[in-house]
Order: sequence, then C-alpha cells, then structure tokens
Amino acid sequence: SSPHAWVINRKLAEILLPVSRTANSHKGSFGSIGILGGNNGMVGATILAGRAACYLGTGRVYLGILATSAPDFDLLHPELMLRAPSELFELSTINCLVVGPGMSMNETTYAWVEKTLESDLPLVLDADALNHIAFHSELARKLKHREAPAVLTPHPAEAARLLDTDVATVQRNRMDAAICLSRNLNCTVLLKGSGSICTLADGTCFFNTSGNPGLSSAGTGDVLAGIIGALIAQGQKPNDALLLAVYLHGAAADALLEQNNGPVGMTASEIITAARLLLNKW
Ligand code: NPW
Ligand code: AMP
Ligand code: MG
Repeated sequence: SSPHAWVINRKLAEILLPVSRTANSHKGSFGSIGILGGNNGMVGATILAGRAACYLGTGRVYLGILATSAPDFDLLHPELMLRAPSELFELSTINCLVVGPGMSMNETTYAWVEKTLESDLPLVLDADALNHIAFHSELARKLKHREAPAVLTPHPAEAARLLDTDVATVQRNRMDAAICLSRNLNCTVLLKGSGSICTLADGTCFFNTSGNPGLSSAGTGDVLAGIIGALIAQGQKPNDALLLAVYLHGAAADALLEQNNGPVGMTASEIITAARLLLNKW
C-alpha cells in the first residue's frame, strides 16, 4: 500500500503565504536570486525562470547565461541583471541559487554543477543539474553531504535518470520513486507531472491538487524553478517555499483555464503573470 500523503491545497497554501510588505521595505528586504543555465538554444529557460523570480517578488534577480551568444539584457524585462556565470558565486547579496534550466550537458556545465554543490547557499536544482548528478556519483555524494538545503525538481524522465531506472517504473509508483530520491540524496524532492508529489528527506509526502494539462508545454518547469527560488530568496524555508510554489504554479494554470486561456496554447509566460495575480489578490 502507498504511504500516507498530505494534500497541498488552497488551505495549506494560505498558511504559507508570505507576510505582507511593510511601508518601509526596500529591494534589499526581498532577497536576491542567482539563476544559472541557458546554454545555446535554451537561453529562454533561464529568462523564464528569471522573469518568474521577478514577478513573484524577488528584490534582485541575476541571471548567469551560459550560451556563447548570451544577450546582455532582456529587452522585455530590463529589470533582470544578466551577468557572467561566475559572478553569481561572488555576489554577497545572493541568498538562493537556481541551477539547471537549459544548461545542457558538457564538461563545462559539469564544473558549474560541482561549484554549485560546493556553495553554502540554499539551492533549487532542475533539469541538467539533475542530469549531471544522475550521471556522476561524486556529485550525488556532494549533494547528499552538503549542509545547506537543496530542492530537486525532476520530471519523470529526470527522476528515472536519478534512480537509474525507466520512466514507466517511476510513473507506476510515483510516491515510492519520490521518497526513494529524497532519502538517497537527503534532499527535498518535487516529482513533477500530473499530481506532483513533494517528499522531504524524512519521508513526509505531499500531493499537489492544483494544475491541469495546460501546463504540458515547454518552459513551465523552468517557470516553476524560478517561483520556488523567488520564495526562498524572500526568506521562506525551502520546504515551505516548495509547497507554496507548486500550489501557486498549478493554481495559476487553473485560473488561466477558467478564463479559457487553455488548456490549448497556455504558455509558460502566462503562468508567471497569473501566479503574480493570485499572490496579490489572494
Ligand atoms: P516523451 O518522450 O516526450 O513522451 P528531457 P526536457 C519525458 C530545457 N528547456 N511524464 C519525455 O517523454 C530544460 O530546462 C528549455 C512522462 C521525454 O522522454 C532542459 O535543460 C526551454 N514523461 C532541456 O531543455 C523550454 C515525461 O522526458 C523526456 C514527462 C531539456 O529538457 C523547454 C524529455 O525530458 C525546456 O524546459 C511526464 N510528465 N515529462 C527553453 N525555452 O529554452 C517529460 N517526460 O530529455 O530531460 O528534456 O525536459 O525537454
Ligand atoms: P518540465 O517538464 O520541467 O517543463 O515541467 C513541467 C511542469 O508542468 C511541471 O510542473 C509539471 O508538473 C507540470 N505539468 C505538466 N503536465 C501536466 C499535467 N498534465 N497536469 C498537471 N501539471 C502538469
Ligand atoms: Mg524542465
């Protein structure tokens, strides 16, 4: 029989909402995030994560884009600060790193993941950061033994790589797969896909109730990584940030569906603005 799972619903999300902003707040009150990824052909993944972090309230958003022809700034969102990837590890204000969206797999990106795991910041690890950890046991060991928290956000294929199995096996028993990953790597894990499952290192499970197939399009996972990072950067505990982020991300898709802006053609960019609306009007 499956282990017990708590439910992530509006009621739980409400408990986790950030406290309202004080009149004398300033950008330094809302944290700084560094987002590393975006290799050739996938710059958009990092930009989507960065825009999500910005719209979900992070004080300062820095992007380290790895593509050889990386842009200097985001014309549509000039508030994003595009820096050399190494700067993300040098800026003392940064209090959360999101690593992996669109990073791609090569020796250079292996080294970036290794450097990331050596940092003592809270981490959100997604996409190719997870793939590097799956294929290099020395990185998995580093992750397991770090002191600072890490949230891993695999989709079923990334989870299968981490567990050295196939997607069908993961999907047949999603909860066991997520628990196993959390225990093996001593991390919080979000196993994505319809009915996303969060598991903590101690085996506690949560089942998300928001979201719909409108989310089945490119870039929605990159947006989710940015939302989780945004909430961590603003001071939420990583586990709380994950639970609230996964709910908001799904609920944003549900709001778009309600307005007939999906399921067909719902975009990752629209999830960002819909999530901002939900948080502000709650
Ligand atoms: P299939 O074959 O489609 O049925 P990969 P990726 C499977 C970046 N991106 N349930 C899927 O199955 C990412 O950040 C950049 C079951 C396939 O076999 C990464 O860095 C974008 N199966 C990089 O691209 C926007 C599922 O997983 C495999 C599943 C590669 O990431 C797009 C594909 O996974 C993208 O985010 C599910 N729920 N979900 C940009 N705009 O720059 C997935 N699969 O090989 O890890 O490739 O996820 O596309
Ligand atoms: P990724 O595969 O990394 O781009 O992430 C896709 C995101 O969309 C994850 O948050 C998934 O949980 C979500 N998603 C994809 N398909 C569905 C679906 N059919 N129902 C609910 N959520 C989905
Ligand atoms: Mg993804």
